[in-house]
Amino acid sequence: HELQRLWDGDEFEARLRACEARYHIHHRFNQRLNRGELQPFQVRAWVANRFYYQVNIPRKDAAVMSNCEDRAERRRWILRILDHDGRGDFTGDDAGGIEAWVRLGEAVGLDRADLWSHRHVQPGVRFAVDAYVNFARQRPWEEAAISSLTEMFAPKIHADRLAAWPTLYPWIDVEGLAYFRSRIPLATRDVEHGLEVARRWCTTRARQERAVGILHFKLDILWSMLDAIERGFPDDMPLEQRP
Ligand code: PQQ
Repeated sequence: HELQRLWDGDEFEARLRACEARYHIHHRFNQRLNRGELQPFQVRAWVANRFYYQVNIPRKDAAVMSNCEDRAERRRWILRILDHDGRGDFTGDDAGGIEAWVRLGEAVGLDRADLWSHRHVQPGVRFAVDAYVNFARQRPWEEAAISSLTEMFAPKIHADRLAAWPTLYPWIDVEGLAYFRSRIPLATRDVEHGLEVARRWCTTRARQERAVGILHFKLDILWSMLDAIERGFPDDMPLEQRP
């Protein structure tokens, strides 16, 4: 039966990679961000809202680990938590991705307390991020691993920012962009692991299709975040309400 035929490894990966068409790299707000069309308060709004995603990623990864009985897999997964939360002393060089994002925030003109207060976070962003954490809590860890595979498409979006922002937004200190540079090799490593898990878990055509559906769900989360940010911070936002 054609519908039940298992895709071979290459076709399965190609189907997952084809989901790139729905990545938030193609969202109008991201395109405007990367064409230099946003005003400083809108860049600040994006950074402040994305911070809610950043701080929840290691909570999501802890949920994944809590559902995983395999010690060898947990030994690999735990690196994701350390990447974001940092290792050891916060004043040291390995302060982690959340701290690097705070420095991005400072570079665009947001102070630490402002970011951590999450006061600029739009309801839609909160709902979308919380849905991701809840998914990881409630589903088998292998499904949550598959949902992280949007990172297949992340190195390009980070590289685009590194290439474009210094010219388009000269008012942002380039040191603030270190987070984007740091993520490129880490995302590549995470994706290798995620694809391994996906191939092993998806032993039936139904599971392979479910994997594509999971990726769509995660892509919708990222897309909804930008919808909410775009709507919350219009070009003509009253001055007194701007971040
Ligand atoms: N996604 C994960 C995940 O699902 O576990 C972790 C990360 C992403 C990151 O650490 C990122 O920095 C990141 N950045 C972007 C981006 O800037 O567009 C997207 C994504 C993603 O595709 O989920 C992640």
